[in-house]
Amino acid sequence: MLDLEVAYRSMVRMRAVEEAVQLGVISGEIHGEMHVGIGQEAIAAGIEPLLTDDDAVVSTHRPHLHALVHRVNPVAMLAELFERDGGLCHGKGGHMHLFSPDRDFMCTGIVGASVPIALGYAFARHYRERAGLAVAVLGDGAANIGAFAESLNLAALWRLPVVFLCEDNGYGISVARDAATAGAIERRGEPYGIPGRRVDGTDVTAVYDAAEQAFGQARAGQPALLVCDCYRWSGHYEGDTDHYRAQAEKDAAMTAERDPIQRLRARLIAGRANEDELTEAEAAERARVAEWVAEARAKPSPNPADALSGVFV
Ligand SMILES: Cc1ncc(C[n+]2csc(CCOP(=O)(O)OP(=O)(O)O)c2C)c(N)n1
Repeated sequence: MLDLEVAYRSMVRMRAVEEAVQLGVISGEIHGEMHVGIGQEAIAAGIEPLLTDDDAVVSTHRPHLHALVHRVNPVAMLAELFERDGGLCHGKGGHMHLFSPDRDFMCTGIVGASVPIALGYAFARHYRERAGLAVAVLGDGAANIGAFAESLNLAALWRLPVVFLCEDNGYGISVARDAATAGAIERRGEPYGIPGRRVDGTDVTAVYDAAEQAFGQARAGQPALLVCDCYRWSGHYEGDTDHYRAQAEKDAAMTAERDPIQRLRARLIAGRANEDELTEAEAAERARVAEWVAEARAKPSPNPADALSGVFV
């Protein structure tokens, strides 16, 4: 069941995490390309009530929101982002290397690789007759790699418990989807017998309703494909000049009605939620995230003497 107030709190937390991360880039604590998911919160929040401890989630280079909803330890995730020992990879991997074996969560900076890896998690469940499904998160750009088609084929052939969850924010870095992608991504499973749907990914209810069906199917051995329309409210990475998206386009896309959080807040208020209580809830969630961030930042930097530990070759 989707509880809208719980979803609201969850999305506020996600936003606060991403904003803290943006500050970490500005302060120089976080190095390398940082990709945040501001504007895409309703997708993660829409699948959150459907995820169980038996499930696996494989995310992309924009992974924080999915880690949060799959209940990866948030302090360990933030410690990894802030390059601290005590992070998921001891602060040596950074934000595109979040591995949490206890939660069957991981991500990858190799665009599209999340899909066949998630297929592996789904295959393991099928082969070992274990409960649970795998969620393969991908962007619209990633939908064009060959392994997506290969994974759709094997998922259908072996009836694997997998949900392909495409976050379609309209761009792969500076390349607009329509300049790179033929046809409708949600129809790409059809030749294999995998039904697909496209929903408004800024509306948590729309995501949840479609995801409920997709997860139900996948748990019964019928893979499913769900494409969620959204808009990325930041540059591709923090520091991206973002000159390739026209200001008029951004102004039209980044409105209160299209902000998943403001949109849900307006809906809750229209449904007679107490506005003061929502404001208090928001403050409480932001305070909680501030505590996580403080705890993560208080951890030491990795010890140079450990530089070669955990290195396979
Ligand atoms: C195999 C591979 N090719 C290229 C890149 C460089 N790259 C990083 S993100 C990105 C675009 C991804 O677009 P999309 O899948 O739509 O995800 P979004 O960034 O929009 O969330 C590219 C091409 C990469 N990381 N891996």
